[in-house]
Amino acid sequence: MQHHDYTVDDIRVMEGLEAVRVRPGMYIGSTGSRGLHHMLWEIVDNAVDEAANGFANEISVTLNKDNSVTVEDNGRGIPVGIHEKLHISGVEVVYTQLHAGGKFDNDAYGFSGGLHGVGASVVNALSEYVEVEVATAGKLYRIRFHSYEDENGIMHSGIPTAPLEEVGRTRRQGTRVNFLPDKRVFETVEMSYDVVSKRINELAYLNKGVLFRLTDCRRKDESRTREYKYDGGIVDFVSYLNADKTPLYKEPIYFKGIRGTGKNTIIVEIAMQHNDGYTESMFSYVNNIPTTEGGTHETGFRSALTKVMNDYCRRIGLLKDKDASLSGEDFREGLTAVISLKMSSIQFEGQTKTKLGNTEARAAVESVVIDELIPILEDLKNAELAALISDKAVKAAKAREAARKAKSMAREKSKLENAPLVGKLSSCTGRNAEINELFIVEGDSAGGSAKQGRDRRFQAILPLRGKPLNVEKRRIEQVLENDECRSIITALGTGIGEDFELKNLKYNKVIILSDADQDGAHIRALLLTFFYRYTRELITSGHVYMGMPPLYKVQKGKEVSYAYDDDELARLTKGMRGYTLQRYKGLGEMNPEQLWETTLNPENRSLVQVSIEDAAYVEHLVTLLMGDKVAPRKEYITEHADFNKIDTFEQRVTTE
Ligand code: 1YM
Repeated sequence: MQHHDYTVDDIRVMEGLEAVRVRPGMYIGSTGSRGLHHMLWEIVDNAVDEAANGFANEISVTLNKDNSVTVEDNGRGIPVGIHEKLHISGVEVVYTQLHAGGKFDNDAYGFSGGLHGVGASVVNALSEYVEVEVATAGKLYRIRFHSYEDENGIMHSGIPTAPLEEVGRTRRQGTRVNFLPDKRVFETVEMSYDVVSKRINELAYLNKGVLFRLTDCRRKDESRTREYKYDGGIVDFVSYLNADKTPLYKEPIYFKGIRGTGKNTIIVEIAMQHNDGYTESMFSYVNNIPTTEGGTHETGFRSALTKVMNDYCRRIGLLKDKDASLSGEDFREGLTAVISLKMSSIQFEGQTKTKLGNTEARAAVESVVIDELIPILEDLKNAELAALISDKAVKAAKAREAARKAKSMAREKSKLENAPLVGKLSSCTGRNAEINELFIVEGDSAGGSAKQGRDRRFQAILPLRGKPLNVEKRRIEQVLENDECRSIITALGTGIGEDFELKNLKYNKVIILSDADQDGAHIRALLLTFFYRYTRELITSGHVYMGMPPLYKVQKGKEVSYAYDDDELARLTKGMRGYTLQRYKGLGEMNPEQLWETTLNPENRSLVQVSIEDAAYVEHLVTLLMGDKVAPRKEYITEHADFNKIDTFEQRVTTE
């Protein structure tokens, strides 16, 4: 192995990258699946930046058989010239210097993504190898980095095997990076096709006209390639989100504006369209990073929309001088909106650091909405659209007033009827919300077994009689009138919607237990929709789980074991003879002991934690499953009827 001889630089380099190895979490968040995918996004970000600056329009990602990943773009190529001070090529600087290069100080380089901006050197530090090829001006250059343990057991990370080398001529242009995440760092080095394809799809929406290509070579049968390209950008994104709903007007509204200059430039892009439903779906991004917790840009959008629309309603006489203004919620009923900002020096706040904190973003968005949306509404071509939005808001205001009354009534009522509601719930004896668990169980017979089988000190059981209400097509007052929903709300203790208070939650885990069949899947989806719409924080803070009852019981003599899917059954019974096999058709078939053994006992059970990694996808699926378009729903349910494949929500299996 040839080592080049810039020893001083080398030492500096090694110190820097080794620091990443010592504390990988500080640089990529975790060494689990999330951190692994973060590695890919670091490299993809560089390619996306090149496209955003107008130098590239194709980006390919390939998941290779050996779990290495290749990312390629057709941009200018990372600079190959020798760095004045460091005396190494630009490529080597980018891949070995933490926060090095023009790109990483925010002002020199427009908009590289704050939180994700830790860069290529981190990927190098945490990879077994990285190979970078740059094609520029007819020439092809290559450099390889690797990480290894020396004879004294000392780790060396991201060391170039040789300086950047010219290896031939080419007609191509751009950068290609192939890297293998280090097994010594990551719990798993196998990337998830679903995670990667969802994010690439999202990036394709956010980067109008850029062709993204994803190839998965790990499948034995055929390698599959998918292309993602949206010439309409976030307008196509909004159309997609509304695809299974009924839009109020044909084309989404779109506008864009730029505020500030130089380092302070903020680019604001908004697409929005109302549908005939009642829920608001807003997806916001800053520098392509999802801001799931919202922040100043969303606040700016909401306040400006309310102002612009109220002014409009007064101008056309829908609101008279004496009338009170409509509330913001009214204008956002059934609104699907995507907000995308590009700016430098972003500040993230919030529990999961996905909330934009920059105050200047609020002013920029407000100003853009006011300047761009007013002329759109005033345009005679759009008179119908403007009237539809205004009428819907007036109706919403009336419904809101009715809902307010119903809600206070329901509050009174639930105070009165607390006893019968709690009667249905078999609460636990312990009062410690930190360890208590609530099982929401499908069906009375399973509920009965669960009540007998549980550990009553910390496990509460709430059996569901019928199907819970499909809340997607209901306003809040109807939700509050529904028995199943009310017993869940009472049991949780948190309240719902705007009244939701996480601190009042009476259980640390809320576990949905339903059968492994279509009906069970439907009930699960209905419950998740309810949580998603009315107690979203319950999901985002990781309190919602799905129980996984086994599908099979295998018995040989006195030995009993359980299998949770067909693969496990095959593994379990391999070479086994003279055993009896029972296939459970439902939870109701299990006796209390079996239910405890397999599904309730924290020692043995496996739970799937429901989390919202990708709100856009959840939103789409919730709509797909719960909306009023029947055809796509049928298709989805038949395709995904397998209990072990419910991917309605991003999931993580946790075996406790
Ligand atoms: C597959 C990954 O890294 N593409 C890429 C990276 C860079 C450039 C072009 C680039 C940037 C600039 C000038 C500039 C980077 N350059 C740097 C640095 N694809 C991928 N394509 N010329 C080329 O930002 O001014 C860092 S990344 F710092 F060297 F400029």
